[in-house]
Amino acid sequence: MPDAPLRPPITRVAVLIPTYNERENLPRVVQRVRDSVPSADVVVLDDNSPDGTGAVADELAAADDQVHVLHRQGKEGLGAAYLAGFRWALDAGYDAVVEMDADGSHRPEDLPAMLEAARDADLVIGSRYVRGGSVVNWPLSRKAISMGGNLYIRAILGMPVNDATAGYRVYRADTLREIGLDQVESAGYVFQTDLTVRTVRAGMRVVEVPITFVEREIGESKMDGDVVKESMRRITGWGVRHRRDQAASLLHRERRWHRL
Ligand SMILES: Nc1nc2c(ncn2[C@@H]2O[C@H](COP(=O)(O)OP(=O)(O)OP(=O)(O)O)[C@@H](O)[C@H]2O)c(=O)[nH]1
Ligand SMILES: [Mg+2]
Repeated sequence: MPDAPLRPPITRVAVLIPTYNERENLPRVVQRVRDSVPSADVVVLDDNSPDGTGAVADELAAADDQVHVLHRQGKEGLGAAYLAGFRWALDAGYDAVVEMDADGSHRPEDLPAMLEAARDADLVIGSRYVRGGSVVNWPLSRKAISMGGNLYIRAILGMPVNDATAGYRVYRADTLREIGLDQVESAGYVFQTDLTVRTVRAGMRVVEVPITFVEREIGESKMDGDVVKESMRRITGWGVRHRRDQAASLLHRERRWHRL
């Protein structure tokens, strides 16, 4: 018989979906989540999208009491939207929160396997870069940036994670409480890497589940130069600090050894 999971059971799940100009995509993805995991609630995090995504979300919420909307004042970045969503979900008493893009790239049909893995993990990453994972419809240049970024993160930060930048995740509520959201400053997509690093450094169990990532078919990307710049700046800064800490602890050990 398999060992019983050591962690408390997950019963209440909130699927957080950040949106900025996703009015066409949102109803489809919400329906797919509701079909794939009927017990999960959906929480749309809209940054006052000019295309009226917020009103579309309100309509979905009015028709289904398992759909909620957080209306935010303006575009403050993916990380800021998720932080607001995490706080809302923790206050509301959910056991786990899911991060999922609105554009169909993160297939809701992969979520049951991720939630299953979360029975014995603190963070589950829907991973493109483990065996069985893949990316559909990305140009080579985009693949190179994503894979190169992950290699850089692994090398400079010593992360034992293949897809540290991934945006499809399940966090246990306890994990979010433990890593201390108040100290997180990353606003853009580097938020994902930031929280991966915090979770690993806190000694928590990260499990990667293979997913198929499908490039968006409708709407525009919000990825831009600022996103890449923030990522490079922060990751390099953490890397320098990491190496400095490693060197300091080595020195400390050596001094102790000499004293013996
Ligand atoms: N609330 C909020 N959502 C955002 C913001 N920036 C991006 N998003 C949402 O975050 C998700 C990921 O953004 P995408 O534009 O798809 O980024 P991407 O997947 O790197 O780019 P594509 O390859 O074009 O899909 C989508 O659901 C966006 O609508 C933001 O500033 N605020
Ligand atoms: Mg996308």
